[in-house]
Amino acid sequence: MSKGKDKQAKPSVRKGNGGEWHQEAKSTKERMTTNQGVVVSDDQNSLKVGGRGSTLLEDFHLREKITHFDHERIPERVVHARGYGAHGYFQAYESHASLTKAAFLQNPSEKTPVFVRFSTVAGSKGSPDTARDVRGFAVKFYTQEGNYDLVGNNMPVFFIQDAIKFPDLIHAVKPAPDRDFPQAQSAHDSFWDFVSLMPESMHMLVWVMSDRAIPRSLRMMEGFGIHTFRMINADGESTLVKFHWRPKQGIFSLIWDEAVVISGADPDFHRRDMWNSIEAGDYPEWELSVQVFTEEEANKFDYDVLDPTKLIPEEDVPLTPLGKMVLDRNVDNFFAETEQVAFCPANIVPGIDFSNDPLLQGRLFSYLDTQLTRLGGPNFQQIPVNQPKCPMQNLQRDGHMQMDIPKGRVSNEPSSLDDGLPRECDKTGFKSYPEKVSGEKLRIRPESFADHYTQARLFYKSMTGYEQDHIAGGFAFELGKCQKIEVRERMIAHLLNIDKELAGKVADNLGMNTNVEPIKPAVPVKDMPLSDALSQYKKTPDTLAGKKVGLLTTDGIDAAFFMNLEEAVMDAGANIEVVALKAGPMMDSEGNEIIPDHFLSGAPSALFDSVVVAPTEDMAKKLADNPNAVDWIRMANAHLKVIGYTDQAMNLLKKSHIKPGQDEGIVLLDMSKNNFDDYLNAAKKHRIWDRS
Ligand code: HDE
Repeated sequence: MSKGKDKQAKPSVRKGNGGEWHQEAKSTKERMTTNQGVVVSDDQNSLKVGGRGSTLLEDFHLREKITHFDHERIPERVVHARGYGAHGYFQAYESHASLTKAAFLQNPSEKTPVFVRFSTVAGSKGSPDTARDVRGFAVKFYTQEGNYDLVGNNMPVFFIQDAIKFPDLIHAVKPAPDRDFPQAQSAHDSFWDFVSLMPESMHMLVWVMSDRAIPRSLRMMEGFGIHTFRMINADGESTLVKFHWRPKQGIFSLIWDEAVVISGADPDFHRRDMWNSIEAGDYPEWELSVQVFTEEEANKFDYDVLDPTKLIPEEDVPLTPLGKMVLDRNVDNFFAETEQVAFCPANIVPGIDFSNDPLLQGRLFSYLDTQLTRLGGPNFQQIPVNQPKCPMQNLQRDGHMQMDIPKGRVSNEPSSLDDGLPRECDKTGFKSYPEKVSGEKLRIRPESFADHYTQARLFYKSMTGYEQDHIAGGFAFELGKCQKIEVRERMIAHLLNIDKELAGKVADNLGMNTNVEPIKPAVPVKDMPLSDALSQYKKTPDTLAGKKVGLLTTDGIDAAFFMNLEEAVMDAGANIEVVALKAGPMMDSEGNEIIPDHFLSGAPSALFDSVVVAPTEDMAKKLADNPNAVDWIRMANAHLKVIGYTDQAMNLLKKSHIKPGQDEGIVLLDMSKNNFDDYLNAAKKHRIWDRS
């Protein structure tokens, strides 16, 4: 008898190789079933003829499991594919009845549930979190009057003025259709060629080249509704508004080189940070405000409030705070919630209305349309994350994946056949603001949209010197990746209209000069009064709250020092993470076990806001001889971080060309004294800008 036949003769070997891990269900609750509810007896082996024969088509469990798996992906979003969501609530500070009748803005004791999804725009679903990009900031308010979606970004302006150019913009920034690269980057010819042919994108480009495009954390960025909207009160009076979200955590950004390093070391940097902070009970919070202005005031501005490439300086129209949003619950299931959530700027409630911003008008069509494909049909609002939390009924029926069982024979209105039909309600129903409009049907861009440089200049000039340098660096990096010299030249010709010094810095970095003919602006470029509110560094608080300190240390670290430092950092609202030479457990001087959060070669210092190096006496030399350790601390210095060090780290510092006392950010920690104030006060400054 052959060996094979021998095996066939023993069909009693039933289970897989799980060994002791195989456990039978002990109660009805624990039993695995098929989708039809039939209890599964064996989830390890498919049904075969004999032990080694062919697999049988009748194996309904195998077929069901594989079929489901085969269909587990849905199309990713055509833009904003990479996103991260969380639940929370919104609470108004007081009644805003004079401004709007929207119910969720009336009662300070009411918490309106929200779901928020942050995203990058250009990259696909698996792209790194820290790509240079605009961030989506989409909020769904589940109000008692229906779902209200405020679908914004982390920058207050946009690239284009008219929705008809959106497919072109996105095609230009996405990977080239022939070669399918570059991924999650605007640093390529087709993007810069397109925008350099679209002067209206200049203002947004300065924002995208700024630090705003590389946020330190999703918790540390602002959000904007961008378009002008309307608010309407119970008397039918309307005012115009622009929405702003301001983070309680402060506004912080990465340095470009850090963002690049983090993309490799932790492509999930932003989502991990959001998940961990919510799990730790450190709930991210934002204040929602509006800039309120009348049509008469709007008519006096030098720019058009319907033009989404323009902002209104806060110095001209200050923010009116409406309430706060707190994110306090992570999702239970990423796919079911974050992936299937469907935002739409057309989801609006009584008391809020649209404006004629042509970009907004196009968006009002696009979102539902794209969701029909992405979510497979017209019933996606029945998915739990999309359902309103207030009563909802109408006469829409049937369609792909209908989950409800609507009752009755009538699905038309008017009808005299059934009682209980849902009926319209003139008193509480949504009514569009009766704005007077008249005019000829034309395909034109209004004259009032023609100034493309004044606000780009306003933004650039309002920055601190460091922020301006970063903008110049951003342009130089991106244009340096363009192979077509004409594209670089065309961009320099635009930059000359924004600021000559900016154009000069960029040209210099590219090995070019500014002897190019500036693009002729359609209208003369003006100098607006500068706006401090546009600079994130001018309004950044000194704080360590919500941040991360990386402690590079070795086996045998002084127990008291470690405990006290950890306590001091946590008292400042931050977290400390231990980076060790090896991943396994280590001991402190008292023999207590410390499980390091990271091992050195897997955790570059770019992952932390500030670092401390504290090797033991006998490991100091080994650490100083370790090229990874030298790199770790050298990069922390280059990224302008505050570095705390103990005496034992002196050699490592020297090897990394860091001079103790070189600036206020290199701080000696005295092991014997339990006082970390100097270090913490320096670390609260976030970075030592002068070091650059
Ligand atoms: Fe979007 N945008 N967009 N957009 N957008 C989408 O809708 C679109 C624009 C924004 O986390 C899509 O469901 C057009 C401005 C966010 O799920 C799509 C135009 C702003 C998100 C779409 C714009 C945004 C989207 C892709 C120009 C800031 C992610 C998937 C007329 C105010 C929402 C989807 C989420 C998503 C269209 C411009 C914000 C294709 C046509 C301006 C935050 O419908």
